[in-house]
Amino acid sequence: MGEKEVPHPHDATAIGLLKINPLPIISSFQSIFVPNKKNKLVSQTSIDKPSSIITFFFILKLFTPSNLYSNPLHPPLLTLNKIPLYLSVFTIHFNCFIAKDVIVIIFLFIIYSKDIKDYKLYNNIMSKPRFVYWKLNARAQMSMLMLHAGNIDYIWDSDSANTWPALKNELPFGQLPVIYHDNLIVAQSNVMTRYCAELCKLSPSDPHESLLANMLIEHCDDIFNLFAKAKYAGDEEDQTKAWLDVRDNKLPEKLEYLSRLLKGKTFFSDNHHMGDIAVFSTVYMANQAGLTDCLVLFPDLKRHYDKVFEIGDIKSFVDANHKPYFTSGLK
Ligand SMILES: N[C@@H](CCC(=O)N[C@@H](CS)C(=O)NCC(=O)O)C(=O)O
Repeated sequence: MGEKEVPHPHDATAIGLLKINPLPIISSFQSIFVPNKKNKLVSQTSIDKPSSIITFFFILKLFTPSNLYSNPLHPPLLTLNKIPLYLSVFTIHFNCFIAKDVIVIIFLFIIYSKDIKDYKLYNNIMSKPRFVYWKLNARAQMSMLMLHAGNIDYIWDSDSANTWPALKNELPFGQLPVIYHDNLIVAQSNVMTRYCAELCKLSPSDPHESLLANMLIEHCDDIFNLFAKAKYAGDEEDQTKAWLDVRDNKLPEKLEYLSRLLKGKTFFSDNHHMGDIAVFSTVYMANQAGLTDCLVLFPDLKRHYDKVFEIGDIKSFVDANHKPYFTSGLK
């Protein structure tokens, strides 16, 4: 995956607006060129101290990198940038106050200190999440696929995992996988999935869609547990028996429920979300385990799989063909 920043399409309008936001300019000029008592715009005879400070902030704003606003987690900046509008109205209204400039300066300080805080946050978010896990398609796969769907770069640090159990004591639950990001350590694979989905805006804000997406993730977890049970079923013969049962009965039963929820649509909701990526991840895992002959029975799920495959950079994960954790050994 490349280093490029790809703003979420939902933010396209916000970003467009923010890159050429004239409001701070207007408000700064209103502070320098103030109406006199006859309501004519006149330049202040000398640039006094408060106005110079305002001008300084205006220039600072002008040179603030526009990519600051392409942070997908911070659309609230749109609201923040409206403050100068309120401020300019306020300034005109209270023009007769001698304290006007002081009020303006206080507001500008508040605005810019928030901007600087957001900038720091932006830099943190743009730092790459680092997965510590063995080089296997297993418990970290779903969260990695979320990031691929959102075109967010990450590091797969298998070297640290390979020192196991050296790390165990520094992990929240003494287990892998974990993600190091933003001075945080995220453990529990399903939480990691949701965290990565948040980073990519794949976590629906609509409560009903969110319920469906979360139910899909949990259903996929049940399928993962079916596979794990078969893998650890006992000796080779027991394992084969268990995998046959998964392939011929248990998996088709789980897929049947997914098919019912999909209702013949392209995605589970109007737009794709983390639930779609979770289902894709599970079908891909079943595929790598040699279990997906049964997809013939579910052409709608096969279509769904092919559609999700096209999202973001999912293809590169599949193309990498990492070693699978589950292999049924069935022909
Ligand atoms: N509930 C955890 C389970 C994690 C888990 O079982 N990790 C295994 C490897 S896949 C592990 O760290 N085993 C080593 C140990 O428990 O000491 C999750 O979903 O992340």
